[in-house]
Amino acid sequence: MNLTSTNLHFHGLTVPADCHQDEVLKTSIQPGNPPFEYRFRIPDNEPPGLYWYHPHIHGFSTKQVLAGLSGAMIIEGIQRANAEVAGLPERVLVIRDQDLMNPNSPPSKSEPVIGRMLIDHDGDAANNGTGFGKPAKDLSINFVPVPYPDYPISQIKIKPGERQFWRVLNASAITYLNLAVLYKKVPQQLGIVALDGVPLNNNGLIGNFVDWENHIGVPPGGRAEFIIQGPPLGVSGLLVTRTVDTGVGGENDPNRALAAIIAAEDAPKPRSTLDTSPQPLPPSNVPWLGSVAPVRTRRLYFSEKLLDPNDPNSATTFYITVEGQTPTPFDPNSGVPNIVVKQGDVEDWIIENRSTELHAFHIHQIHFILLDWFGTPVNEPFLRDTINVPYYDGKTLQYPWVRVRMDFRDPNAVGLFPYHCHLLEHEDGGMMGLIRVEPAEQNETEGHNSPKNGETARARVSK
Ligand SMILES: [Cu+2]
Repeated sequence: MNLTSTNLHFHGLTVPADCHQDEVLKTSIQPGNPPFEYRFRIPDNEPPGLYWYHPHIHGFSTKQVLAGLSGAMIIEGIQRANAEVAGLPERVLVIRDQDLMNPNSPPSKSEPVIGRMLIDHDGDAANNGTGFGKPAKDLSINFVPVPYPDYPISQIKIKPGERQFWRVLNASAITYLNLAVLYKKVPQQLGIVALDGVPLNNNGLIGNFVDWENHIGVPPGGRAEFIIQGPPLGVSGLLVTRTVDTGVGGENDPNRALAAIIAAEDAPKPRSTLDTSPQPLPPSNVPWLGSVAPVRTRRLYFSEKLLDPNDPNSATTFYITVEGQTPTPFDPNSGVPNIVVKQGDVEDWIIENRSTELHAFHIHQIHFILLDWFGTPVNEPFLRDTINVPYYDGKTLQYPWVRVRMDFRDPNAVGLFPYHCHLLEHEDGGMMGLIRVEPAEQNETEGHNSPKNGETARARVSK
């Protein structure tokens, strides 16, 4: 595997982690290789929503994703899960990040005066805590760059007052988004219908539920699908990302505009419109994850180590470690799982952040629910596949943590696959581990790495 090798991960899909399907640990396609075919069946019960694909070559995924190698995928039929979006014109917006086009420019004169620009160990602009200043990366929207420092925006035309369904993918390598829509500088209500490809109303189980919010946080890898209403004629709006506080060790994700929203009677129709009278989807045939008792609880933690502890700009190694095991950066030559579970099991994972920057936990193949956010029970009635774990500020008595309920019930999730931070610089830097989901019928004593009741898998031996 090197910078010119590539492969694909299908983010969010519950398809097997097998070669030619969603395998990223061994699959490595070289320049000049014959065409490599991906062929898989989307399960009938895959929730309708926004998914995506991107390369996943360990050590090189940041560069490839920054270069724009990503795309959106839609499982059709979200109007069958939630009739609130039936008949709405839909618009897909892919937000990517890329290296700064004007890295040496001072911030625009119209920005508040900010302190000295700091550079973090990755060479990105470090979080300065002001919400402004030089971003770590530029953003683009559907491949139209909106570069620092002047953020020249393009226009999205919409009929005055028209309701549309916007499906937004954060395909950034390292940039967190906090989306908002402003009309005359006032944040508008956005009706969230789905996050991470999964309708919030659990396919109709809680009616045509729409969560109205005036901003939506979307970590790298995350998706948000929401209803938006066009501004009245004569009012122009902005799609923006508000600043995200990534912690003192994090990158700078400042406030910036992404696009202008212009009300116009002659606005072209978006390319597709959802069915007006959809047939509701059949109800799920498995119990709601939140009501299933977990068979065990595991603890994992994010941590970082500077090569030279006295030099904050020295190289950093990134870890995600199962409590009790030795922190080791991911070794692509080791196929030994850090965690072994059995298909059919449901587990609770407590994921802690012992570093001073925000991380975004992601696991392949499955979704989970967020139960606790650093001590606050949330019990979200919907699923995610990527979740932020707040940074340690050096003050709280405990490290920040989240508790998630992991769903290993789907037989398609059997196999060996990774979990990692979705800031790809961190993943490439070692913040990744492996899980093996064993078939339900296999005798536990056969697999030499199988955990016995409640034990965690044997720690990998570090080199
Ligand atoms: Cu991270």
